[in-house]
Amino acid sequence: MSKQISIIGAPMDLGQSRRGVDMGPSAIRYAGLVSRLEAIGYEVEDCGDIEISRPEKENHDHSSLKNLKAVTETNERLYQAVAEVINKKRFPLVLGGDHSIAIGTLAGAAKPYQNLGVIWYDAHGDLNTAETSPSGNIHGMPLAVSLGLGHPSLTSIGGYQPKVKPENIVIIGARSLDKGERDLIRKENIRVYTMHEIDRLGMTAVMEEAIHYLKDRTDGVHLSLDLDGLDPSDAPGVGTPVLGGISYRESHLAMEMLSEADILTSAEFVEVNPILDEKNKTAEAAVALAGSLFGEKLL
Ligand code: EXY
Ligand code: MN
Ligand code: MN
Ligand code: MN
Repeated sequence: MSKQISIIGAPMDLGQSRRGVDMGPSAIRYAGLVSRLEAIGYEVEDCGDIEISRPEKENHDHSSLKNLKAVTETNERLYQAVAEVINKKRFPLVLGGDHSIAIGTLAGAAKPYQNLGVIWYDAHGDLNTAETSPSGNIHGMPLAVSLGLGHPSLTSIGGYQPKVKPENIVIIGARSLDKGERDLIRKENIRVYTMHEIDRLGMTAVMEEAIHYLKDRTDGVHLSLDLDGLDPSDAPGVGTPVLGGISYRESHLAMEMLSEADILTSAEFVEVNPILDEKNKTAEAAVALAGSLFGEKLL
């Protein structure tokens, strides 16, 4: 892993409908991300926030792809910013903003690799398309888009597709999957560790399997960490909380094991919504987990 980290803020809230998640990058910065990473010995640059396009005037039909134009334009910019960081041989660390930003992050992160692995740490699969989505919110679609499934303006961001192959994905923490997502997971045989597997196997075994699986078949690995993967009692400040999640301590173990494995080439922390939070608890959890991810030791 590069000892040079470039932080990119993506204050996006157009991929879902609850206000506040656009302040996620500020909340994470306020929780001390830069100093935490510098204390572990990294050289950290904060590239600031990408520009978020303004949504078109409210259209009152039940759009199956809400704010499509603005989400597309914004993710094109994010793709450029991530690609630029990687070209400078630095490690891109993207701060959301809702999970629709993973479309742009993955477009930039996957470009140098033939087989980028993805660890999708999330209560959800984010594998919907306009046809299968129950909400029309694009933050429920980024992993499908990265597989090349969905609206062409989204799947073509970065000028290539797909970004990711189904066999190179590991989903960890799933406990809220729509029918269309379940069908896709079965059809493409995507590796998923739901909360059932995490409870039965334990996080150690899950991470050992996931890391071994990805080491065998990928040439880079992106971590997409949705704070709603954690239990809402540990991360209340998220827009789509789901009870029965991964504990704060299990999440630290997962990050510590990823750090030891040294397989990551990019990462993003998404869905922190300070308006829904208890003080800044969820942003502080994100910063603490980033510390473990980048090698902070307890002893
Ligand atoms: N599966 C539901 C939908 O597609 O609307 C909920 C998605 C929540 C997505 C959050 C970011 O993880
Ligand atoms: Mn998500
Ligand atoms: Mn989620
Ligand atoms: Mn093997």
